[in-house]
Amino acid sequence: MYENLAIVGATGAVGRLIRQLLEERKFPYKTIKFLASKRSAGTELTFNGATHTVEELTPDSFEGIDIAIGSTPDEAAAEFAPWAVKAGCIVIDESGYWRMKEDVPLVVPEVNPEAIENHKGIISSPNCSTTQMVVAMKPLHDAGKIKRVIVSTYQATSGAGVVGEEDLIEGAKAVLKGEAYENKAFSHQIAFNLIPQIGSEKYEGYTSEEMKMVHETQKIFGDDSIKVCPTCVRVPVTNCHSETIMVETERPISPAEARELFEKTDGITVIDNLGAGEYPMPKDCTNKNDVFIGRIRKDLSCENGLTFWCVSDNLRKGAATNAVQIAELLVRSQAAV
Ligand code: 2RA
Repeated sequence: MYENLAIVGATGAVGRLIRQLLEERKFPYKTIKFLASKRSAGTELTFNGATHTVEELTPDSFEGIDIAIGSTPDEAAAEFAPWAVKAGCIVIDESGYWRMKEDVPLVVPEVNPEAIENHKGIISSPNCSTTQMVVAMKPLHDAGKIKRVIVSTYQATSGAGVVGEEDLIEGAKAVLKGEAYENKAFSHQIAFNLIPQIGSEKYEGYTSEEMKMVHETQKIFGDDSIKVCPTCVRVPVTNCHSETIMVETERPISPAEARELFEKTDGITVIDNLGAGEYPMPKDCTNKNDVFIGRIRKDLSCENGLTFWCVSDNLRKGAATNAVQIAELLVRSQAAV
C-alpha cells in the first residue's frame, strides 16, 4: 500500500498548494511528513487539523516513505530524488531536473497516464506552460493527429515565485509614484510592460522555457514528429498562464467538432461565446484545477488549422494539481493489482 507520504519543499508556494489539494481531494494516507531545507525546518504547519513540524531534508528522510511529492529547485531535486529511490520510495518531481531523462516518465494524467507504469522510482511533472497545452492538444490529437503547433504564451508572474508577484505589485506602485524599484525576479520592469523572454537563451534564438515546450510535448505524446513553435512572454498578471494555440492536424477538425471534443474531455472547461464577451480570463481561472478553453475558431492561414485561447492556473494544474493527480494514479494503479 502507498500510505506513507512525504512532501518535499513543503513551505514553498507549490508545496502549500500540494497540502491544500491533498486535503481537498481527501487523499488517502496513514502518515505524512513535511520536508524542507535547513532554513525552513522547524516551521509549524497544519494539515487535516493536525500540527506538523517541518523536518530538514536529509539522506535519511525517506525511510518508510512510499510516495514523496517534491517541489524544489532543480539542484535540490537532483540530490534528494536518489536518496528517496534508494529507500524504496517513489518520487513525483515538479522540478525540471529529471523531466527529459530517458528512464523518467513525464506524465500528465489526462494525456499519458499509462506512462507511470514504466517508472524506475522517479516520475516527473512537466513545466506549467507545457501541461495546459498538452491537455488541450490531447482530444484533437486523438481525433485528427496534430502535425504542428504554434503557441504564444502570456505567463503570469507567479511562475517566477513569490518574488515575481512582488516585482509586479511593488513595481507597479513604484511606477505610479514615480519612484525607483529594484527588480528581484525579472531582468526588466514587469509592471505596465511585457517581457518576451522566459529563461535563458537556449537554441537558435529560442529560450529554455520555449525549448521545454518543444521537447516535453514530444516526450509526453511519444511522438517527435509533432513540430512546436513557441514564443513565451511574461505578462503583468499575478496568476494563471494564458496561451494562444494554433494546431495543424492531418485531417480537418471544424470549430464545432473541436468544441464538442473539448467539452467531452475531463479536465477541460469550455467558455466560448465571443458575442456575449465570454472567454476564459486569468482572474476567473485562478484557484481552479481545470484547463479553460475559448475563442475556438478556424485558422485562416492554413487548410487544416484550428486556433484557440487557453488559460490555466499555473500553480495548480501547471504544478501542484498535476503532481497530486499522478499520486492518485499511483494509488489507483496499486488498488487495481
Ligand atoms: C515560469 N514556467 O512561468 C515557469 C515556471 N516553471 O516562469
